[in-house]
Amino acid sequence: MFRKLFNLLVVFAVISLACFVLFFLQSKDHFSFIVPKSHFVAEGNKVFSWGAKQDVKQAWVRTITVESPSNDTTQRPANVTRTLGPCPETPPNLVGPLYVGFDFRRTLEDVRTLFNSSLKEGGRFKPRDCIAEQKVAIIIPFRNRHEHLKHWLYYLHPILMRQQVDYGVYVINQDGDGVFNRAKLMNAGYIEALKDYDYDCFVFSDVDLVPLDDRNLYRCYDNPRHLAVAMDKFNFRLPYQTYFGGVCSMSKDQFLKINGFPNTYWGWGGEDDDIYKRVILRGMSVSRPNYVIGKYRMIRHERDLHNEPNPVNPDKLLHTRWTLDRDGINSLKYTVKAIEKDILFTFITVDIDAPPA
Ligand code: UD2
Ligand code: MN
Repeated sequence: MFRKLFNLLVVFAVISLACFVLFFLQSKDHFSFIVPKSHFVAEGNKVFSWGAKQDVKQAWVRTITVESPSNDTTQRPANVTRTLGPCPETPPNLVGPLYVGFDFRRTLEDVRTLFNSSLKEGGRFKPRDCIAEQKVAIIIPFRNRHEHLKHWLYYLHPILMRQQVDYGVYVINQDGDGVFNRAKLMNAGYIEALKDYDYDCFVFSDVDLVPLDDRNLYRCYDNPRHLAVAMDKFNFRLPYQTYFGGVCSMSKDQFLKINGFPNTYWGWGGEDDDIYKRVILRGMSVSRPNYVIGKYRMIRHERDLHNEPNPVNPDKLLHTRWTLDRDGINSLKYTVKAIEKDILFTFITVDIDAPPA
């Protein structure tokens, strides 16, 4: 009887010890694999994990600091030489669906503090542990959207780092208050980025679009890629099958094959459809992520001053076949007014000879 009781006590003690050890492991950051990967949500450079419920408000939140890779080789001991291999096809630190919220109290200075040690001046980054296959320039057409830019930087930098991209961020700011021209600014961005580094891939992104899944890779594919396929503003669907707005990527070869983008679409609308037509007319197709991975949030906004819809633009679309060869990167003219290097981005102000509004 006494022996039986003793055995029972021993079993109880072993179980308690096992529970304690398991609890300890769960609470350690580096044992986060215990929570399934598909249940991660990331914000900024932190990753939050929660239970099976995909409800962020009720989330059981635990913070794991993601490695902030630094490319500062000077901090390595001098006698250690490392041969870097190519980065893996699928980046290992992706977390999948992301929580994205646009907190107006966030400041550019906050964002600088977050990424100061991970970036090089001009918004440049290289993975520390491997060699990225592509060198990617991110081009953002811009004027008077600083409020949006800080959110874009806050979310995109950690995503691009997790994606192990060798990248630089170029904000192409239209000088003056003439009529806005998104496509011409993106052309100028292509030329300016190439003066900086030997980029072979270009991602063109609106400043107000943040991806909701980091598996949507900011890189180039066998065909020009449309990345923003499922935006909240379009109920997470394509508004029409040939839609090419928001965010797209093209290799240098693909971009040159279509003679870049049109320079002549002043004001809002049409330029994205012209680009789509160029791609098809040059015998390429459009590659896209699926609707789960291709989700985006757009920061809500009013139409900007001097970017009103231009009634001439829809008609121009009828002539892309003939205008493609003479309106594009081969006919681009602009003047650089200033180049400013922030730690988070390169800000290039260009005069694109805009007609007065
Ligand atoms: C849609 C497309 C966009 C483009 C545009 C038509 C989406 C999410 N995007 O954008 O890709 O095809 O229609 O031209 O559907 N911008 C400034 N300052 C300005 C005006 C524009 O920075 O004063 C830049 C900024 O990067 C902005 C982009 O141009 O995100 C597109 O302009 P928009 O956001 O006003 O137009 P939207 O949302 O209708
Ligand atoms: Mn917009």
